Amino acid sequence: MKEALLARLVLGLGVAPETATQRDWFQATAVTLREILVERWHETNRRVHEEGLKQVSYLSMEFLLARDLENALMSTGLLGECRQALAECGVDLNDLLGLEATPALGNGGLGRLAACFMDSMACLGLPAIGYGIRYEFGMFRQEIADGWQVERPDDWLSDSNPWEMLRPERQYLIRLGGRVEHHGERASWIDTENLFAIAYDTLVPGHGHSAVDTLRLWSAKPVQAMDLAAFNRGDYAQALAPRVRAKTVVRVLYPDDSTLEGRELRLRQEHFFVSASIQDIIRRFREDYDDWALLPQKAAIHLNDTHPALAPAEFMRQLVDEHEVEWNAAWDLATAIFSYTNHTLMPEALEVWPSEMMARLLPRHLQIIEEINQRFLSGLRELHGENQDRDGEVSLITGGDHPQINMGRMSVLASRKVNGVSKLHSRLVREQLFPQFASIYPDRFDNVTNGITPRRWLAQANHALSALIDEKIGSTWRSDLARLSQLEAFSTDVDFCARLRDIKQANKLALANLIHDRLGVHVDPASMFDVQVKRIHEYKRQLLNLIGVVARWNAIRAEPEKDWVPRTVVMAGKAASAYHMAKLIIKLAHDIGRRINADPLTSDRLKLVFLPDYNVSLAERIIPAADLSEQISLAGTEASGTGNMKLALNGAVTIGTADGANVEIAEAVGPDDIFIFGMTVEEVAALRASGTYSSREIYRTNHRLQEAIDQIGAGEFNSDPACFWPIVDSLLDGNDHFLLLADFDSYWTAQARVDHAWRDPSAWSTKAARNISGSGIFSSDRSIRDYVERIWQAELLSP
Ligand code: 26Q
Repeated sequence: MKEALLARLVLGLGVAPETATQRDWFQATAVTLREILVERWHETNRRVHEEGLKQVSYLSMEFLLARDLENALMSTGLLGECRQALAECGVDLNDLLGLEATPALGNGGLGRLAACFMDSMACLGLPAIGYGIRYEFGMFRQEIADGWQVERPDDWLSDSNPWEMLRPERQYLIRLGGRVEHHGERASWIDTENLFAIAYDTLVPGHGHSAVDTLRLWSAKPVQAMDLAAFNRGDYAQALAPRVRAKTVVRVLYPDDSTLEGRELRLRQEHFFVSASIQDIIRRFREDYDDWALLPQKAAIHLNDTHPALAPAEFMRQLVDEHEVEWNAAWDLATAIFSYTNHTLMPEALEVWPSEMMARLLPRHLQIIEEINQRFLSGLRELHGENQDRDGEVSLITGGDHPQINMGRMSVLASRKVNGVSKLHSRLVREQLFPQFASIYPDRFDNVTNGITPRRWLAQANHALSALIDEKIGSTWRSDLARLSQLEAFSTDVDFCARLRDIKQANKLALANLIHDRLGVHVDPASMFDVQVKRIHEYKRQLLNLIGVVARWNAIRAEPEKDWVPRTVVMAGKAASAYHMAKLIIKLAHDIGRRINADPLTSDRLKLVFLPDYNVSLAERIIPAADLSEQISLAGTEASGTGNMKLALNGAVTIGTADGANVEIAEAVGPDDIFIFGMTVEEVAALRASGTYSSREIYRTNHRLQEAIDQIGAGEFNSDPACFWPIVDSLLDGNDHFLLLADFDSYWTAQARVDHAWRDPSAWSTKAARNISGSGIFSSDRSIRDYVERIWQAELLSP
């Protein structure tokens, strides 16, 4: 290992050991590991090819990866050897781990899920490729100025990325715009604007399996490197214009605004990566087979939400127009290979594209979608007769004078299987979002509850807890998380619980130090660490948490001599740049924190800190230190959540609503070891339907709530009283769309139950232990097995 590292450093990077920086050593170590993985990767590809296995293509606009060095070391089993070799060169491996950039090619849950899934696919030996975009700038870095979020570009490629490999032979022509000439069923798409997609591959190693899968991210290249005429005229800026134009499409990840006005660049991005991926999938298939009928045995294509939902139309275009496959045969193939996961029910987040924009950028795709729609609707009429109402509820094209393409319906119609991401959410997908489709195609709808990779979220993020678990039940939980159930037997063991507490304490001390370093705030590691970390969104109700904090502050001040449970409330998360209300919530968190953290009467018992720039690396430090996990979205709004799983797995106890996967966490850990509060989905629906909800009425009658809201509106936390009026307005005059006030009382009493439970440390540790032992089913390995069996019907490579 030492020789390999030195060879990389000296020969590969051209750096002498005496002058090598830490960064050089990081680079040398990473490249050494990549070379080891490359051999396993070739072997995987050879076996897939020789055994003729089905390959799963996972299409996702986002892969929220993370630092990879420790992961690569763990998967190869070379961690110890490498640490030793580096030590002999005078280098501490731990110092190198922190130097790696954190790639943030995703917004949040959906992107991180894709990254966990890639890990699990490799661990199970599933032949798979993840397809996405190699954004030059990922999710923005969040800075805070006077409590306000400020976005800074995430220039993650400024240090070279040792994990990726350019594949010049995987290059495809991408077309946009132009016009269409018809020849019967087929058409030619001409006078287009052209660019190339080029592939960068990143290796995804399995742990406990020799397989190495591929993450293939597309970058862009102009068809012509330069405008030579301009160059010869001496107009160098103009000469480079084609390059700049082509590159624009991969420049930046769109932050999730959850309001989808027509953003043309986003549509260009979606088409760009879909077209390249479908070309690549077809090319791989055609290299081995010439009978199209074999395609469904050899390929499955998965749509991670509707962001890649142009794929079925692009597939039809390539087969019908370019490969001369007859329409019906092509459509039968499409509906045999595509599947679709829905991740949201929020109406404003469901993708639709104006036909007008589609006609301009993708005229042939628009025609194909119209054709698919017509055939579908007329098929329905033949079977069930004319029905305008039904047609309106299933048509791919809606909206009269300003027609729009409904990408969710497109995805359902083109897919063999459609799934939601938790039991509750999948039911709502069937009953609320696509009820007509569910009655036409009842077998198409399924559930696959999300999961998280235990390699990153336990083995890597929480070394001490992992070691304790290894000692009690052995180390195989890393690839068989269900084994954690064996810990249940220790949940009342005095010694085990004491060690669990010590580990949590050490993790909290580390987080307290981080908080002090970054914010200059002292927090008490003995206090309860009460954590809410996730994107800032009204439906997630960070505001409910904040109002709760203000109310607690008031309660302590009213009875300062009472024996209060000390709490440190930790929040983190980014707001979409255009989402003003979310940004205002961040400002409010800061202003409340500043005021109460400085209150000498209460600050030994209540602190509120907001850690800036939440990303995977920060999550790996916060989650192992959490005692209490806040999962308090309005029932029916959070599709699943995955942070809830990460926190439970690390021994935090949940206070949460009956929403998303919280419901399944409650089933897994049992009602005594979770604090469920608030309205159910049915109660929310009934309250809305009754038309009687008045947030003002609740405000008027709940004194605690009234006081807190009044303080926020009256400038208790900000010298400018008007600053937070939009928040107060949305709660009292906007009639509180996410029903915070309706759930407040129940939240408050649940928090009192939490305090009560905390006072008995060994009983609390038992709850923590049962959260760990109950988390086995939330492995993304289990999710992927579900997909393999029920959705993709693929086979695994033997180990
Ligand atoms: C769409 C169009 C234009 C710009 C941005 C977007 C966009 C980007 C990202 C829309 C949505 C997203 C991300 C959604 C997301 O992360 N959803 C979460 O998915 C998780 C994994 O299934 C669930 O656990 C969460 O409940 C769900 O909110």
